[in-house]
Amino acid sequence: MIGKKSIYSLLLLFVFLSTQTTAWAEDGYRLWQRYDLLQDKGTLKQYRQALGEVVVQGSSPTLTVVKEELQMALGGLLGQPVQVTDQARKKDVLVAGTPATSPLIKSLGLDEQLKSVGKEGFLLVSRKSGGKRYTAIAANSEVGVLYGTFHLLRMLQTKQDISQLQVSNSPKIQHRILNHWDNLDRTVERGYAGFSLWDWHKLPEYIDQRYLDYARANASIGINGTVLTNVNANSLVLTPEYLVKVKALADAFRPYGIKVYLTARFSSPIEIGKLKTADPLNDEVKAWWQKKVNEIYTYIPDFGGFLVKANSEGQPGPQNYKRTHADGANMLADALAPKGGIVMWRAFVYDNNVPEDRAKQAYTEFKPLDGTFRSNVMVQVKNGAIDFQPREPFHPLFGAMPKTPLMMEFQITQEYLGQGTNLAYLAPMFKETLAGDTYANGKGSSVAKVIDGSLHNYSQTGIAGVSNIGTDRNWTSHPFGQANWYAFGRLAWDHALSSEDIADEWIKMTFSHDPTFVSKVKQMMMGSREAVVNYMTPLGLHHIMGWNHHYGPGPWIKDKPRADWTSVYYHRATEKGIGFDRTKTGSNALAQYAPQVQAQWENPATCPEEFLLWFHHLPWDYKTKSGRELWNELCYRYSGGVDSVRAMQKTWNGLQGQVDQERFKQVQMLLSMQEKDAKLWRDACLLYFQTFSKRPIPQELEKPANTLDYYMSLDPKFVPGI
Ligand code: BDP
Repeated sequence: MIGKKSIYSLLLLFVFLSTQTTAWAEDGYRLWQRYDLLQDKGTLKQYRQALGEVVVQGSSPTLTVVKEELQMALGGLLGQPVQVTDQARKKDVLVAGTPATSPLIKSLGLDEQLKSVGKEGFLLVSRKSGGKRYTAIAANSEVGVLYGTFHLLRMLQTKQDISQLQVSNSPKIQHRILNHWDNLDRTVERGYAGFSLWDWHKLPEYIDQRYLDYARANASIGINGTVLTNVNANSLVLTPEYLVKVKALADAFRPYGIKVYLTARFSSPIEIGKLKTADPLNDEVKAWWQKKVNEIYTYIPDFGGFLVKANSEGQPGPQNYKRTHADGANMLADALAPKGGIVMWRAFVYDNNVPEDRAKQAYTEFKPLDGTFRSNVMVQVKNGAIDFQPREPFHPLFGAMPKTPLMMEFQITQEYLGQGTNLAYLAPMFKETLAGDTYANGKGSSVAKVIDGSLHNYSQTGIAGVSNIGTDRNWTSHPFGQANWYAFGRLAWDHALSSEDIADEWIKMTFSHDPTFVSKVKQMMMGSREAVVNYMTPLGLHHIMGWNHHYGPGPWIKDKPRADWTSVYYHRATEKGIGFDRTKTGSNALAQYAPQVQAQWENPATCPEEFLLWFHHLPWDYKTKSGRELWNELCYRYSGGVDSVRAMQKTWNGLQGQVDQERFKQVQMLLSMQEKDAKLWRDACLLYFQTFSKRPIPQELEKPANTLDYYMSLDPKFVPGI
């Protein structure tokens, strides 16, 4: 017999377990696709009526995805079972399809409007016809229908009015691609969210549910390509043993409109082809690549093509054979062209044997090659000329290669921005670069217009983001890292969206609709990247991170195998001043920009203060815009960065109870790590630079807690991502 006491304990256990289950459920896995019941009676009523019946006519893998997504999402958001049928019976109907596969869509007379949305675009329209009221998702292709479906779901998730829909939407950029720096052993270069998603060992037999959830998440933000492997490539992935595995992934992603690409190691003909050379002009080498490409297409008929890092940081390339980047890219492009594949050839090149300012080298090598690449080659250029710093001026190649389609390469993973532990919302950074005016065709020639092809009439357009996702349960380690994946996709689709609006959507879909919560979290996000800039590299400082792992401060790094891998190379602090002179009196990297840009940046008085020490070496008593001398301004900026993190902590702590306890705590703990990191940066950098400036930290500012020797002795071990 069970006594009263044990019943009581059982009850307690039950209560305990049920609270635990709720807590475990909020682990961030569902990203922005949570589909929980909408808590708003008025909105629910509108949606339940308009979307009472769902009609999807025709069948195909992509339409199946559409059906399943609608069923799952509407069931969750509206809290009622959803029947997807192929006949409209009720008065209010949601219908999704293309005129070719859906007679109902065809009957709505949208053909004219559809002409303007292209292959991947869609219409969302409210229409009355034959006594019925339709909410229609219409597109020219099935993947367009899928994008329209996700757009409509986003509208529901953010509780927008859908009664008078008249949305016409299409992507501004053609290739919207994630770059995974994933190795075949599942480590991820500069990855801070666990291991690689690709479980090569279990492929091709085992298709992890994660692959499908990955594809769903990407499709929901319009990403249509994925490079599976690290730019520091391993040629093994091109062998049949791996190609069957790549095929399995490509098959899994195809219904979601996602093409698969691979990185091609330039020396593959030697390593896996047993040739003596990889010279791109050698006939045997050309034939080898042609055969390899043909073989890849037998596995993956819609294979996207190759991403190549060549002659950079020790990677092999055409220059090993005294050939140019164009020779190398064109050889691969010729092999891919008959199948419709493309080559994304990276412009991230620099060479320690060239005594030139590293910031100048990509332009020096690539600009003369403009017009010499095949039409299926795109040159992929990092946002700035050094390397994904917290802030960089836009890369001088943008606007300088009118005859070569240039792709943008952003880094979503926060290699130099606090990695998996610091909150830095990157949309403002992406937008800042895209807004940069190249003056290539006069004022208003923004980087965005270069990338979307409108400035130079590029025949193809593309944008890539180095992914921040891995096997961590919440995909990105930091719960706010999800916002950067999301923002990249949204901007790749439409770079005109504002950072605020993207944050707004993301917060509502990921956390809560509560207006105070949304506005406070948005405010935190919007200032977060600037906070990182301030406590790491204010006023245009750059690349002063810890040696190799890039986590934490290391302004003292010197005497490494190459000068441009040290910090002293970049900050050039002396007793007289600080900064890298890139004007005529220095490296003259500035000459790579348009004359109008030069005119503004060459004079410290008109150079935007955020780039001051990027372009100028200035004395410690230089008067900054605040009226403070440079040294004091530097102290204020570093301290301001720490203050901003503390303000974020205060905001977040005030939100307890408005978000599930699990994610609340995670963010709280991470913000406290970030505050520690920010102080470390501030104190270490100020003490170090003070050895040159020989000036006091202003009285009113918080003083470093430790000595410079202490900070220099810190040597974090096994930092992830290396
Ligand atoms: C740097 C990373 C390095 C990458 C390289 C690249 O530190 O791990 O291999 O960029 O983009 O930012 O090729």
